[in-house]
Order: sequence, then structure tokens, then C-alpha cells
Amino acid sequence: MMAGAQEQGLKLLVPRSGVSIYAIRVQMALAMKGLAYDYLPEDPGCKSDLLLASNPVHKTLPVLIHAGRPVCESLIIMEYLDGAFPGDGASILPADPYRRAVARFWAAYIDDKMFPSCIGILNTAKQQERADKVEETLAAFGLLETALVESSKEGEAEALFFGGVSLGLLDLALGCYLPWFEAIGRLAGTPPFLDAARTPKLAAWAGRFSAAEPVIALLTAVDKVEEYITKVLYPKWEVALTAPPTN
Ligand SMILES: N[C@@H](CCC(=O)N[C@@H](CS)C(=O)NCC(=O)O)C(=O)O
Repeated sequence: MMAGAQEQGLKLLVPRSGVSIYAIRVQMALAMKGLAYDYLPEDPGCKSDLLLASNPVHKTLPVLIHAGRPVCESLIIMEYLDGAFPGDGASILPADPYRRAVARFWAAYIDDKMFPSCIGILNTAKQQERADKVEETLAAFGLLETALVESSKEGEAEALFFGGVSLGLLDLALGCYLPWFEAIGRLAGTPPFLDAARTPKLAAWAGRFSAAEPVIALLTAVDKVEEYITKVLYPKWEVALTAPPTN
């Protein structure tokens, strides 16, 4: 148990692998708020009674339990932490309602469209399908470059992050994927998706994000993600990873 966890009554159920995008973004949010919690690693292949009782609908991790009440879905957990602990640490959501709406919009886009396109590259041995997924992924990076430029127009002149001068919801939501984008690119043999020539602002943001507190201590190493994809997720994508691309 981490110091102070008992007073807050916070427990976090996470996958044992340590590479979960969704768990890590919540851990970053907890660190930004300065909140202590009990860290409860789970084996997703053997779901505990606590997980099944806490998240009976999706049965996924992470789950936050606050004073005995479960909160599910990583983006919702991050928002909950901001609302439930307004006076603790840094704010995660922008104060301005419009910026909040924009951050939520892009966070949902990244989870629902951008990452599925990217990981979809490994999910097919068909050359055309792979090329389409690469194209979709690059287009998503282009859209986020524009979103970053737009968000800096809305905010402070010195904006370094989507959240402005400090990290916010969208920074954490996107940033947790950085090692995954890199690992997928390596495994698929594509040029890096994040390219300083194509998306200069986003590339610079990624550098700042990866070096920021509390990200630096929590961001997964690319090698670890690559190993997880090949060793744990590998059976699912055996064909795609072993067969040469076909038409
Ligand atoms: N949309 C969910 C995604 C959570 C998710 O996919 N979690 C994975 C681990 S990273 C999981 O629990 N997988 C086990 C399963 O789907 O049964 C969130 O943001 O929390």
C-alpha cells in the first residue's frame, strides 16, 4: 500500500503486464493529483471476483474503487479524479467548457479510431489492407497536428501541451500510446508514424511529454511493449506477423 492510500480509500485494479495504455494514463492522473492508492495487479486471463463485481458490464481494467464504489473506463476515471479531488494537485480537465469538450472529443477519437487503425496494421497479412491502415494512422497524426495548433490558439501563448502550460486530459490520453505507436511501427516495418517533417508540432510535443513529470516515471519502454505484442498478443496476430504481405 502506498502512503496515504487508506485515508483516500482509493484502489486501482490494473493488468499485471504493466504495459496497459489505459491503466498508465490513470496512474499518471493519480500522480498529477498527488493521490496515493492501493495498486492491485490482475491477470486479465483470470478475472478476480472483485473485478467482475466492480466492472460487470465490460469486465475490463483499469477500475478505480473509491471508498468502496467502482469507477470504470480510463477516461471516465480521469475525469472522476478531477471532480472528486478538486483541491488536490493539478487539474486534469481544462477549466474552459469549450476546451473541455475539445479535449474529450479528441481523446475519444484516439481510443475509438486512431489506435484501432494503428494496431490494425498488425492484424492483417493483406498488403492493401495494411497500406490502408498505415494511411489511416498517418491521417490521424495529421489531424492531431492540426488539433494541437488549434488548441494553442485557444490557450496561453506559451502553451507546451494540449492542456496549455501543463499536462491535461488529452496529453495523457494520447501520450500513453506513444510507446505503442513506436513498437507497432517497428514490428510492421513502417517508417515512424511520428515524424518531425510531417507533424513537427506533434513531434516536439511528444518530446516534451515524454520528459515531463509525472510521465517520465510511468511511460512504458518501447522494448517492453514490443515484447508484449510479440509474446502475449502474438498468437492472435500470428498470421500477420509471420506471413509476408499478400495482395
Ligand atoms: N475503454 C477501456 C479499455 C480498457 C481495456 O481494453 N483494458 C484491457 C487491458 S489494457 C482489458 O481489460 N482487457 C481484458 C478484456 O478485454 O477482457 C478503458 O479506457 O478503460
